Amino acid sequence: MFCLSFLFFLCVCEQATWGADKLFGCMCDGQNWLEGGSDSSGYDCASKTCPTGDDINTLQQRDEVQSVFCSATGGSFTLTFRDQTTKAIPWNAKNMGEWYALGTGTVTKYSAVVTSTNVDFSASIGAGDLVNLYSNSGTDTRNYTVASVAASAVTMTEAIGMNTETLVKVRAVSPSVKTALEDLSSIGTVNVTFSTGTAACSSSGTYIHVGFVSNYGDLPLMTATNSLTGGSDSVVVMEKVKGTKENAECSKHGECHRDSGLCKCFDSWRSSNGQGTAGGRGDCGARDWRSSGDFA
Ligand SMILES: [Ca+2]
Repeated sequence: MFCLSFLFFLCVCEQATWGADKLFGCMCDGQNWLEGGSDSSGYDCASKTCPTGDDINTLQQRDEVQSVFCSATGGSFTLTFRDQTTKAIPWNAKNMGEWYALGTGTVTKYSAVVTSTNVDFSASIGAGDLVNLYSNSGTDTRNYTVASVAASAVTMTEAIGMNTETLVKVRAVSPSVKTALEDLSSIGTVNVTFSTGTAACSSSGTYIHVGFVSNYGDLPLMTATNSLTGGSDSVVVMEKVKGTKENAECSKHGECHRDSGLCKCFDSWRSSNGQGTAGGRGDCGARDWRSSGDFA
């Protein structure tokens, strides 16, 4: 009897404190900072968030700039922003993507292979590299990722959707800090400049300035991982300019429709490009002199 009473006592105590460690909530899918997007929110993920943006009525504000100091002469590094990590960025990556001509090849629609009888692709590109195809007719240009390379053929990771054509210009796209960062869905558009030279890293060190032009407010610092060699073998991230623009729902010029995740803009406002003029963000961040309160 004593044992039963004792157990009952324990049970009563646990009931009295039941909620202390047992309150649960939902972790909604996705990321609510996606540019121009919307996502689930609320305690039960039943409502939607709306796009956010800058209120252009408040001036004298700045975009965030973060600087990455990189001292190396080999290897690579990665950058992580809001839990998303870039692919490896070579120490000598450009600031923006540039292409250089490899030659011409033949594309067959829906095949993943580009063939050429006069270009040795294996001499200049490899698996994982980015390739730009530019149609001979000048009407189509697309980028593809290389899956494998042979001397006279390069196979992409996906079928090529361009029309069958000979003499398609085949170009290698240089890896760049800008394209690596903009590949992340947590980042919109960035401007990337180097303090010196054309490589991301150098022996004595280069500052890689990353300006966030469509992620607003004071942003979390990117973090870096280091697989670098040479120089002082270091990569360090610091804040150069603190972002001060609003990151307000519907840019303070619309009402969020929770069922759809769309902003219903107030009269005289419309969806912006993130820089105060008309665009596709769906954020009510641009003036609209024709408007009558339509959905962004
Ligand atoms: Ca503002």
